[in-house]
Amino acid sequence: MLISWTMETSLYSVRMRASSHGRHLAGAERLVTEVDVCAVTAALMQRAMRCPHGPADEIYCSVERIDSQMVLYAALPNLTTYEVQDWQEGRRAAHCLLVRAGVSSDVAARAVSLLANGAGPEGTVMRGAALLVAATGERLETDLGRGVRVSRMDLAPEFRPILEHNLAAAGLDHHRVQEALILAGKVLRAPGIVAELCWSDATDYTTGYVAAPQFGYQRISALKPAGDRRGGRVFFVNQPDISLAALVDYLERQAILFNASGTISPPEKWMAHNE
Ligand code: WAQ
Ligand code: MG
Repeated sequence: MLISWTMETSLYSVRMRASSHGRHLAGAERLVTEVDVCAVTAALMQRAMRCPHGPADEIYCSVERIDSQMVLYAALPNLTTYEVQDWQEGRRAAHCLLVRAGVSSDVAARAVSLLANGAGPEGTVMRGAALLVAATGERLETDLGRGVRVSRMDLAPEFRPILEHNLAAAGLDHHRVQEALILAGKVLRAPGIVAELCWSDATDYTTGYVAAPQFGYQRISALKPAGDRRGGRVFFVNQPDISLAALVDYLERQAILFNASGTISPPEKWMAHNE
């Protein structure tokens, strides 16, 4: 069967989240064509069943059809990598990059501690991202355990092999890099976004990033010590430029497919004099 990709092709949002005793273990979101729905659903279920901190006792996987007329197409942000000596230097670098992006120094410091201590209730890991006003640090998300979950974003099917090739050529062929780059790509196009700060909740993945519309996706080689289960995301917004409802609607519901790369730069040493 020949399947051609046209504007009429249906797209499906496939989302997975897994938890154990109410604690978030893993989540993933894809936006795929009809032919890929079953394979992608199976792959996400497999990921949920093999969670390093599992076993999961609850797994939700949902499939929802999206009107392909409503899909935005965009290019991914530029990618840079800063090598730091240790996670302490990494956190200082993150603070500096956040301030450069327009986050107030106090708020940047507070956001780093928020992720370091667990941004959810009682120091737990949130399922989604915290939303902070860049100038005041006011937290805007209504559910402090869930936060805002970005979804309905992916690579356009014809672009996937190209990006995978480019990332592999740069030594970045880890699924986390690709997924985080796509997520940040969507976040950076949100109305009123100033920056994003992220590091994983996986104990064995210590690289994180600061993303900002004018600087792109800036990886930082270490933002936490190995073995630490805490991690998360903070989205910094300008207020009162934005309507919170419009922002959350864009992040959670607007479908977006990336069909072009930004530049991918070789790693460079973070220079302390940048700080
Ligand atoms: N929307 C909002 N927040 C999310 C989402 C989402 N779709 N998915 C995850 N989060 C939040 C949630 O609090 C997680 O605990 C946290 O982010 C971390 O998620 O270039 O792997 O999937 O080398 O563990 C970044 C660096 C890796 C990649 C990030 O995040 C690179 C990562 P994880
Ligand atoms: Mg994840």
